[in-house]
Amino acid sequence: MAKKNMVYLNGKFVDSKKASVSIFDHGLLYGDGVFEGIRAYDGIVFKLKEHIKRLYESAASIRLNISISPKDMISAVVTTLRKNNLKDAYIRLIVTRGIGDLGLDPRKCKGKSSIIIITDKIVLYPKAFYENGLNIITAKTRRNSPTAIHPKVKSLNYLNNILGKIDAIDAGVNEAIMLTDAGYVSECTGDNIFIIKKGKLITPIASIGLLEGITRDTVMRIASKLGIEVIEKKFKLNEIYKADECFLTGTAAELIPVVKVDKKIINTGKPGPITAVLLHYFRKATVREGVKL
Ligand code: PXG
Repeated sequence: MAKKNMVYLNGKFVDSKKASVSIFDHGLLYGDGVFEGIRAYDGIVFKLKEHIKRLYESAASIRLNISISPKDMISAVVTTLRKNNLKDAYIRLIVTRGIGDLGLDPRKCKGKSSIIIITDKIVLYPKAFYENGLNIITAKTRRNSPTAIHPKVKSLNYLNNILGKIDAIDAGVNEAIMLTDAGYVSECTGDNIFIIKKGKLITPIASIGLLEGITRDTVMRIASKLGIEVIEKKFKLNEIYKADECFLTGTAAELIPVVKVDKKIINTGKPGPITAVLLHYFRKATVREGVKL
């Protein structure tokens, strides 16, 4: 018999096959909620506190009150992993506005958010992605304006990113760069983007509207420690096309080299040396920086 996968659902542990939410949950009706994607490496939940902080900040920006404290949320994540005997895992944390009626009015949910924690084995990206690098394109779909729903909010409403992902799929590639309305590079559909030029690490500045990735932050700290200058600024696609190196960062992807953008080959067309060094130190950080199970 296959082992049951237990999920945390509003304070209880339930078999994932039996766990269900109401059809009146505003997470389902409106994408009204927030989430986090977290990873555990060999019994260490990488940057768990930082992920929980971002979750509560995302919730606060949409005026969603999470009914348990960040401390209890951390314990709930740890307990879910322990129940499932997982040391290396992907963790999906979801908080919705809760059960309301068919109207938009969030007050109908009475402040009772629904909290779900799903843990599972991590699905690793194919090794070839790291060895050969990715081919990506620029999405036709532009990133949400920060004056609408700010991209720094990791909300359950991911349609903007999904449309970008469809652009990538249509082009036969795995990821797509999303530009701001003004045509600046913001990030990819589920990853942040970096370039290296003349030994400097460059990434779009958060104020243009992007998710401030935990991996992005970790990589910038590692680079600074290594004495690599880190520049956050506004830039357009042209800077990517003529970069020395390019890579993406995300919880699932870690650091993935990019070798082709919009059919243009980046530098030699091979993953770059600084990307490799940063990935090396990132992997060292993953088994050090986090909450122990
Ligand atoms: N930008 C966006 C828009 C994201 O969704 C990142 C950057 C990277 O952030 P972290 O904190 O993980 O370094 C993300 C997060 C998927 C998937 O299935 C990816 C994310 C979220 C949900 C699903 O690829 N990436």
